[in-house]
Amino acid sequence: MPREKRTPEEHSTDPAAQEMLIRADQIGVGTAFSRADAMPPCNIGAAGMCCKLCGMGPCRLTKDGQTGVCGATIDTIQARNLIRAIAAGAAAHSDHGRDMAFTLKAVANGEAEGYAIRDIAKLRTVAGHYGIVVEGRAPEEIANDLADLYISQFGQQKGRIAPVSRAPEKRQKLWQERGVIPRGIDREVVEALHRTHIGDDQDPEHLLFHAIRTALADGWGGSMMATDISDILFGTPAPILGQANLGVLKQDMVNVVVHGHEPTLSEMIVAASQTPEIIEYAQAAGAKGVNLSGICCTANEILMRQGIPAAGNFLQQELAILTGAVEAMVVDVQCIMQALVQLAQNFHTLIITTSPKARIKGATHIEFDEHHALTIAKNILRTAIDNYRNRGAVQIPDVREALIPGFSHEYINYMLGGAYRASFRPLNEAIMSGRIRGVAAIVGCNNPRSVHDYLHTHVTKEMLRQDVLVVQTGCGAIASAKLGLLLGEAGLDQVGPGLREVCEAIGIPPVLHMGSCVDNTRILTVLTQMVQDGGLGDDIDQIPAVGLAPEWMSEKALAIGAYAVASGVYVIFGGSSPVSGMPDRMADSDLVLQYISTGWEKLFGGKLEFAADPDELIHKALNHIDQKRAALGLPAYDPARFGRSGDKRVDELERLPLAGRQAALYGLTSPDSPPGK
Ligand code: SF4
Ligand code: MSK
Repeated sequence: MPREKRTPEEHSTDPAAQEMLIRADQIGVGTAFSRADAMPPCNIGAAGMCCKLCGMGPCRLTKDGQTGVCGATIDTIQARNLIRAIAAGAAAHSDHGRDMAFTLKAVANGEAEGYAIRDIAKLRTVAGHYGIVVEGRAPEEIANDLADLYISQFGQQKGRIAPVSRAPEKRQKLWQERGVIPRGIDREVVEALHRTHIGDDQDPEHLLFHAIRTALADGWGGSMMATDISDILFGTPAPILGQANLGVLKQDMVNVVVHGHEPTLSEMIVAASQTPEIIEYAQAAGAKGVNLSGICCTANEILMRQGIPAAGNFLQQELAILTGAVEAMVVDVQCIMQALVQLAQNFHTLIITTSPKARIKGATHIEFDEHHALTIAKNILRTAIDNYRNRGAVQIPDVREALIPGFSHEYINYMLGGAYRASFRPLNEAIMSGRIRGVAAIVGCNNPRSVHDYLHTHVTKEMLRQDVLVVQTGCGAIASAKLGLLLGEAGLDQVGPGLREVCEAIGIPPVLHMGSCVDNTRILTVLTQMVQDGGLGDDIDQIPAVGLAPEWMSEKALAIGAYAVASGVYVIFGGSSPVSGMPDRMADSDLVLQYISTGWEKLFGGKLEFAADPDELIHKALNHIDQKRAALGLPAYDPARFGRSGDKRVDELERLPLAGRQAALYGLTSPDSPPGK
């Protein structure tokens, strides 16, 4: 039976999204929000209890002791479903990394029109990790060697993939002992599919071991390589002013929205949009120019490097079209809803697919090729400009928020210690003293099964209030940006006293935007350096840190969660668990659920859990952080100890009469005397 239709306020906490959902109703078109209302999830599939791996099924296991036609148990079926999802996520991220490596190769050989090596320092650093000679060599020569090395990681059959050497030593040893170091990226993904074919690996724990190896091939493989190469080609992000939400669309300009994940084309569209010929072409069409914006992680890529605004996160892709102001939505790969094409037929918007791997029936296809990128980008922009004259009624929500993205690992390192003493030690010390209780990476998607942006922002605000420093990527980062939490001091009134002190002293927002979903590897690098800089143990699993994905929906999120667990992180997903089983009806359906939690924790120090209730998620996260603090022998978190220095202290002093101010400053009275006394 279809569920009751929710109101716009029940669908999203974002006023811009609410306005567009009302417009969708007025026009009479559906969105992911209304389709989610009309399509309740299948409770058997959602709990991971359905198998359709062969033609004897699909088999649905709902009773104690029941098996599939082949005899597969509920545990085997759940483990197979989970590892398949992780393999798909790892494949998506890693194939993105492969394309980046081929682009780097083309740039190194002068075969990629419009691209250059923008960050030579990063190229030299990354090459140095692998013993590639950098001294006395041209950047192109180094880049060629690095591209060859990275391309070879995909088809490698034996040994260990190269980026694993960048993990803490103790972690590498643990992986070696457990036998989970990926041999080659493609090999692990293929083996996951092989093992889950009917009649292969039917031991759930053995399957989930390989799930870890497959996920590591993503996090310490394909994804890490994608981030490295994006930085080398387009520049390592540093703080830059940007804007987020649908209000970044412009009434009097040609609006082109780029959506998906790969920066190769979107960076070229940015460059092309600034050429005189394109600006003149747009003006000749009666527009003031071309206004670029992004959705999802393509948005994050160009936001953190170029300051190009983000029109929104995953659940706003249809809402951007509903404004009637988008001439073209240019998509590459991943997280692109097929519904865009049908929805766009109600407006003038062109959906332009560009990847040879991702077409949608009914869309305009202009295929991207890195060898002729600038020419193709200009062609796409001219197509969008030609469509400007077809625009009908427009309604752009007047809602946008400023933000400062671009906190790469390199920038945080520099920011904490300066050019000559770059180090994470000040961050470690803030954690050791208790000013910062711990660190939470709050990442991942939106999901229309929950209230758009609510879980992200609720969890983020609570973590900040509890003095937990937050780093974000993906659609979660855009959710916080829209709420103003990524804007320097603007968000500080919602932050606990110790964290506030640190943010004020360093001059950072309380939430650090670290990039796209592929860039979760930046967080692995940060955690590794925190270990190396001392004071927080000698491996990642000892750091008081958690990984949270409150509104997850994609298979990539599961791959990220699994590689974070393998790296030693406690990961909690919000929403539903794909391996929940039905404990009320099947007493024996929780082996997988237990194994990925306590089982993985025994093996790797990290664990994966699911918490539908956000307050339970917050409670578990804070508990874990406090336990890790205690295990390190750090003082217990005490919010009353801090918050009386920095700007807050100056504010208090300014509110004192002169005599009282002098007394407080020179210690004549207790500094704890309330202000004004
Ligand atoms: Fe059913 Fe086994 Fe086939 Fe799965 S593999 S569909 S459990 S018979
Ligand atoms: S885009 S994978 S919805 S974060 Fe990276 Fe957002 Fe999740 Fe896609």
